[in-house]
Amino acid sequence: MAQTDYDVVVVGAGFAGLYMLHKLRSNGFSVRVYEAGSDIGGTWFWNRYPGARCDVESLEYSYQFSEELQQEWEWSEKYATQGEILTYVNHVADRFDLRKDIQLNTQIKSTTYDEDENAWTVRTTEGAVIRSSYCVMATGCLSSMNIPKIPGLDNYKKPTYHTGNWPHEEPDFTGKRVGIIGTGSSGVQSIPLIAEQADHLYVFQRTPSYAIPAYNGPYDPDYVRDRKENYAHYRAEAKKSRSGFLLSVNDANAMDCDGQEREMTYEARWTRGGLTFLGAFNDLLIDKTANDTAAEFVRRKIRKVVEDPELAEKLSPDTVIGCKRMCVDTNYYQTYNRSNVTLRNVRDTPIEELTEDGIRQGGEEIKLDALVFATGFDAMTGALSKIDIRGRGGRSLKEKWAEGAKTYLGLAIFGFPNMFIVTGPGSPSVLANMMPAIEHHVEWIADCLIYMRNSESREIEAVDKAEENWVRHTNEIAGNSLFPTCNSWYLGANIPGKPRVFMPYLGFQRYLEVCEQVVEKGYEGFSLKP
Ligand code: NA7
Repeated sequence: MAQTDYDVVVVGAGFAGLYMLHKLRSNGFSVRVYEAGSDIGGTWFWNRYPGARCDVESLEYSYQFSEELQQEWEWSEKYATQGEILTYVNHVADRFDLRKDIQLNTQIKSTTYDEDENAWTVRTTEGAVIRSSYCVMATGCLSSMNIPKIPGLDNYKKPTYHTGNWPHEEPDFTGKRVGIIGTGSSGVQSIPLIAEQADHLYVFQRTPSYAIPAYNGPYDPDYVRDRKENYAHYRAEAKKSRSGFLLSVNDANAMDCDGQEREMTYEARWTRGGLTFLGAFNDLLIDKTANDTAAEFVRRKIRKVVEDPELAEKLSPDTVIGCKRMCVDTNYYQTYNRSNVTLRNVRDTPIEELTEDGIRQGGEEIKLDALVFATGFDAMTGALSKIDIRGRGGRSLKEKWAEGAKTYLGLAIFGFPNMFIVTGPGSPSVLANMMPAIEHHVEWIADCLIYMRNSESREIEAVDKAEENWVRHTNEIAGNSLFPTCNSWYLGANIPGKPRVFMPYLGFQRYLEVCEQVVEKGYEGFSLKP
């Protein structure tokens, strides 16, 4: 092999990068992790806005690679706060002695593949140059902030915040007039808490979200005991589902049931709360008529909570439910009954500009002391596009993806040998439970590198045709669902000019099977250079 500093450079020290480090190091590879942030944790390091929590249950949103770890760690609540998850991340890093191989405050500027040497040259923004045989991009799906280019943005003089880069020193909104743009998950979680503090909160909503109550609270000790005693069984069951979550999807179709039965089923899911609402029936994301029944059920719930009927109407989505990620909320709709909260409809009356100390909308200037952007991310490809990644023949990844992201299995890219992505576009990632998705990729990549070592191979690359077929297959599956029918970040539709290509792979279990078959067939769809 070429002279390199490390066998593997890993970019990012979130859940993916940390486990990648642990897994490779335990298998005798030399690894260095580079992290842009001043500490580890990725998503859970940056997104520390008020109310930030995971929308997946804690006992499922956690590592399973270590039985001791999953037995010893105690989650306090059904949906862990950002703070608790970050404490967990730090516990993992200490427990497995990961920090010594992680370099913080280090942004990767470029990575260039050297075809003769079969090695990557990695450069940091500070000018350091590192050589490695492999690169693993563990840069996260939601790590590149989207701040919309609203006219006047540069003139606005009051403090601004983005939920995805929240300051460590908690801003105090007491007595302030606060504006928030965006009503996706981050907005839905933060709005109730900011409203409690602010003198007045103006919510600028473009598209209303469907939010299902969290019914968060402390875990029942008996429930936790059962889970822990039978962790192996529960984790295995979750992997058999289409999303990597435990709660099963009802086998029945909504339209095969009568109205009363449907209502009872929705009610039961609603009472349980959380994202599994969408599992009420098998066909909710396939059949628009079925989807309408679930959407109308949620709209009725909104009307019951929001006292002002006109306001309830404005908060009621008319889109396909589940087409954009649903939100899991605590007191979201109730917040609009407060007298210090005003909903401003940006769809009907777009924001014209930011002034020095406010927002002009419909000819009216709303004066603000602080403005929060809960406007999401350049999802799935944003973080990778920020790095100048150059593969075979000096071709840049940005160029290659100009018409839309293309990968093989969401793990590898034709033209970019010896590089892997964790939860890349083309993998289930954001449509699955991220933790088992991450663990699967990390283990698949580690096994692949062990195979490379054992077979004395020095280069692995996705084959063009295999990549093409995978992209087509991913889109065909999505095309049979309702997912492509709305302007979601799954499609890149939230970023002006981004190509509209459905990025996640639908079907966690099927994906696991395909990845296994690829290995069984000697890394089918990859070319290996001895
Ligand atoms: P999301 O879900 O992408 O939500 C962003 C919100 O910001 C959404 O309501 C957008 O409206 C709104 N937005 C974005 N740009 C604008 C402009 N220019 N004007 C007005 N409103 C705008 O991001 P989150 O951070 O809430 O959640 C991301 C994921 O984190 C979430 O899905 C979970 O997986 C966890 P739009 O819907 O585009 O009309």
